[in-house]
Amino acid sequence: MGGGFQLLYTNYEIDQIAKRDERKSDVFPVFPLFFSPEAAVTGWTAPGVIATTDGSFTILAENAIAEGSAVGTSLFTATATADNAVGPYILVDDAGGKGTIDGGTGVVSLATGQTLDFETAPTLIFGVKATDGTDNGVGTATITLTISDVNEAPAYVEAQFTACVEDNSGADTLVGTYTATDPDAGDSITYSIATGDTNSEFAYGTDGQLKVAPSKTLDKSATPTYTLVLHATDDDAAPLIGTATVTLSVESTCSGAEAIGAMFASVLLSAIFSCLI
Ligand SMILES: [Ca+2]
Ligand SMILES: [Ca+2]
Repeated sequence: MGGGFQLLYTNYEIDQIAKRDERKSDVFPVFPLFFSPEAAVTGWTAPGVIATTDGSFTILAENAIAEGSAVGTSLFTATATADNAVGPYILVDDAGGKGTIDGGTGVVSLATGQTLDFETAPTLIFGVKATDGTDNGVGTATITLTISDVNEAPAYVEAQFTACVEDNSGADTLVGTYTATDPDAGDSITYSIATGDTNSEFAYGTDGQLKVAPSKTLDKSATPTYTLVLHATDDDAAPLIGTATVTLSVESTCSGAEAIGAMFASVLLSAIFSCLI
């Protein structure tokens, strides 16, 4: 038996006092003497160290977990020290469902269906409770886990776009605006055409606008369609690229093409209607 505690009452005596107190509460006040030296948690490691039974600590930066880590990744191990055997560990705060605990080892892992995202949650707070197996002498630790930032690629809203530009369109004619967003705060994006613009007929600027290039005029008879692969590149030390493809048709009139499509739709609807009556 260790520690500086003195067991003033047995559990039986405390129970009797409580019952007596229920009968006549002004005779003998009941004091909270529900801890026992045999069952006290004396400290935690996880991987920092705290001295108190109930305390909190922040996991050191070198033990931070990278955002985007896979489900099942071990986030930390909460290990209680006690003057007798520690029973199952319980996750009393799972940081909004992020964590799941192995009651025997105290290993807290990323739960199924969960992700770690630095941009929306750079820290997660967990609560771990240790028991002596009979739920006496528990100790609870509050653990703040740091999530580390990882560079992520810019992303377009869609991977594939279609566009129509009228024949003989000249310089600066707008084909479309194709912007990407970068999940990392502060990252700026540079836009470029990776492939498909073999005659340099298009310009893709910093505002995401794809235009006919200066001094160029599109010629349907020469090139009726283009497949342009667009790149959005961030400015990280190790840059990442988002990609989208624009399938561009050069038509005599773009509205005419849409009208033809509408005509076919109308014919189809008429055919369906005539079959129903
Ligand atoms: Ca990031
Ligand atoms: Ca980025």
